[in-house]
Amino acid sequence: MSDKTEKPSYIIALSQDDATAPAQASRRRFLKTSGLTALGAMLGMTIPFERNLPAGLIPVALAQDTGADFMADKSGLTLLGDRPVNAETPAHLLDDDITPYKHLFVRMNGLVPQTAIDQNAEGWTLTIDGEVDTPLTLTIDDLKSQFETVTSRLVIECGGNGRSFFQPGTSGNQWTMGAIGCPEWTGVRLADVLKKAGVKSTAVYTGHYGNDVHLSGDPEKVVISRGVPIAKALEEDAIIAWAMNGEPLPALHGFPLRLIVPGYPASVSQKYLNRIWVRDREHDGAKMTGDSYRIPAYPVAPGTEVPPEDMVILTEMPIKSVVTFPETGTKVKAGETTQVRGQAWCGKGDVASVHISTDFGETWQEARLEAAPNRFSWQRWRADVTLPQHGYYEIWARATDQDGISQPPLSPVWNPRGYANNIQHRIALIAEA
Ligand SMILES: Nc1nc2c(c(=O)[nH]1)N[C@H]1C(S)=C(S)[C@@H](COP(=O)(O)O)O[C@H]1N2
Ligand SMILES: [Mo]
Repeated sequence: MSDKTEKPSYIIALSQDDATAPAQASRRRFLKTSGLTALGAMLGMTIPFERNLPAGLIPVALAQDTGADFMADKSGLTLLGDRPVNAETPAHLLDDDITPYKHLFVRMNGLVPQTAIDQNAEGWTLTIDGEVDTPLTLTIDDLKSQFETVTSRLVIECGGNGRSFFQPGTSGNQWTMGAIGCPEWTGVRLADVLKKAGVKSTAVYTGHYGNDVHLSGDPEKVVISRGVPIAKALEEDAIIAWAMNGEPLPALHGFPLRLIVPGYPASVSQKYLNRIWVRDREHDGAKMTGDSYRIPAYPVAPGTEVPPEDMVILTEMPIKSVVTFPETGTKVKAGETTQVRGQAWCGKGDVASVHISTDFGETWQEARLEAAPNRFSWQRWRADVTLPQHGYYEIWARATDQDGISQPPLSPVWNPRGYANNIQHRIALIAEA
């Protein structure tokens, strides 16, 4: 290697192409990190004057986490913030049945770990401990060789998706429709791994951990550690994935391992997964307590302050749909047939039906809904519409779940942190004479 390419990883990570090209990154040389402090390990080299570094100050080189670097291959996404990196997908870019990397939203609560940037899974293990008969420490090869490999299309949707539609507004990322996607994941069933460890009768909840770095840079601080009731974890749909769309997990989406627990807010789908702690009580990790991912136990008037003891954990995500084609604002011909289409999904599993309206909800026509390839995939729907005369129209989409519950035309019941907003999606269509 010439002098030029012999650069420490953090400098390379600052250049646009490399930070976003995992394949290249894996070929890249990086320095041995043994014997370094936590910050030094993140930088890939010693910091001779580290003792002078004010506590909590992040070395400027670790500004690798700015959105611009990571977003180069995320074509067309809307960046909501770059520290942490958060970006959502415009509705018309959700038109694929299997969401490609470039169109998958990104939600980081902390910094992307260096192991993920380097695509370095050497020595990676997943520990299963707590209320189990036999605690396990598994390498990725152990997972691949000891359990059945499964591949399925599973929706991940941020609990805060749709937050921007609440009135009054609530704090947090102002997602519109696009903190959602449905890639194809490959891994092993979470249930199989838990069963191998032997779940004790005292098990109540899971607690998930990853190696991403807290925004403060403090290695002691946990970025996020959420969990699910043990019964949910033992359902057969949740998987511990090492691949997305047939490729190793990208840096932004959890390399080298992540959980996908479909149906629940995606915050339970831990990225950079290295430990599942089986708890004898409801998990109390970072972002499990307080008002994080909690909603009032009963409907409240918008703006109400709800006492903490009346807040319950958000579990199943509600029925929802999106219009993915045409793009909002498209011009069509009056009197001619236009196909509109989209996706629909539900935290309970399957969607029962989708209806669309071209007259602001006065009349509805049933869309053709495709069966899901597997439970918790989103489902394609299509409908043919004819707009009678020149003018402005909207397409409204409304999905209904197996219990007959449909999406509301306006925001659903308000909650203090703006979760689970399944308002009907609307696009504009202009009919030309
Ligand atoms: N380790 C780790 N896992 C995480 C998060 C995180 O910040 N760190 N964010 C969670 C949240 S809130 C969401 S919505 C999803 C986003 O997944 P994506 O970025 O792959 O789309 O990951 C979840 N898993
Ligand atoms: Mo999220």
